[in-house]
Amino acid sequence: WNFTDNAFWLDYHDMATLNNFTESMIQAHPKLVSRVSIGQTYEGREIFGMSIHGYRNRKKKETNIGEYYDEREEDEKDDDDGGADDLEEVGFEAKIKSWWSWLFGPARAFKKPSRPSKHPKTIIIHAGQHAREWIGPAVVTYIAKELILGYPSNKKIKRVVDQFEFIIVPVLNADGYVYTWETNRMWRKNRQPTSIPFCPGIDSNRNWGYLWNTGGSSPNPCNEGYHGPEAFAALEAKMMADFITKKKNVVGYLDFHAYSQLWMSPFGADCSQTPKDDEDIIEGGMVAAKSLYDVHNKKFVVGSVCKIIYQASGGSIDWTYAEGKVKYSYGIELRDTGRYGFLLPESEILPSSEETMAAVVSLASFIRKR
Ligand code: ING
Ligand code: ZN
Repeated sequence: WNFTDNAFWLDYHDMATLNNFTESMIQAHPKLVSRVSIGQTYEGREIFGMSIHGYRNRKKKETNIGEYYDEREEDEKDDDDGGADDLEEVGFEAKIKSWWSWLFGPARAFKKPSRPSKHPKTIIIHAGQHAREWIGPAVVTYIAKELILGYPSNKKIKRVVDQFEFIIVPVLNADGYVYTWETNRMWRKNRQPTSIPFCPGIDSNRNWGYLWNTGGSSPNPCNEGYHGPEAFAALEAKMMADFITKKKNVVGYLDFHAYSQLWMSPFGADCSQTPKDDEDIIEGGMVAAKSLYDVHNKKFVVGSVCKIIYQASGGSIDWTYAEGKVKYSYGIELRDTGRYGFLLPESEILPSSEETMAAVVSLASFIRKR
């Protein structure tokens, strides 16, 4: 396969091919992309993905006394904040700075770029919590490819990739994904054993630890929406939650599903609970849905999980928002609206990817300007 050619997104791919895609991106772009590991599934597969971040790639050059230049400088000119969040004052320059600015006004020349932050603002993107929702991994690999290949030439992409560390994990539920390729195309859950031997699998998206088992999930291991014996029993939910906790500065979380064309906010567990940041979160969703619409005229409805599809407790975004402190937490239902459902034709992979890419970049720009 040529992983940089759009022809790769004319087919769905099995787990091994998706893993090869990810490995190849990491290998080919060592300065921009690094490998992140989330942990191991029940069947022993490694869940891994890409960290994409331009900041670590910056070149710093001293040009003359007190004046520093770096490759971002050009981009910073039309910044609302003048790049103030990225630049810090240093040493003796600070002393004479006040005199300089008294004479000539505020001087950017006396600031130098700070070192790459240990905890850059991070946006986590993943798909594949649910095995049969194949469009998710296809779309997020495309987003990774576009962020990486677009970085050198596309200003809008460069800006968000410099500002944010993007963590992209194509398939969270790797065991289930393999199972849909090899045994049962319509499998949803993971493959962990349950109390009933002939009914394996926990629905990891009913197993996150905020308001777990409070409605819209099932105690029955044979059910598609089985919420597990206790919160975070599902390895995938537990590992992703731990990853977010360790990561500290996560500002965005996008959990891709299919299907229904919805851009959803918290909460799923309780329709009467509204995030205190609801206005901002909904505005971000509208920005995303608008950009998405502009690409192929597909309408995505924006609103909370509980209000626009159904009550669902133990969902990812309820936890990421309420416990993980990720303000911009969204669950996205990709194409279509039901005609093909999970069996979305391969001809729709590329258009779905293109529109979702536009949505993600616009959302990231929106978050960046907040
Ligand atoms: N939809 C999601 C589900 O788990 C969802 C919707 C997303 C609920 C995020 C809660 C949080 O039911 C599908 N199609 O899986
Ligand atoms: Zn799903």
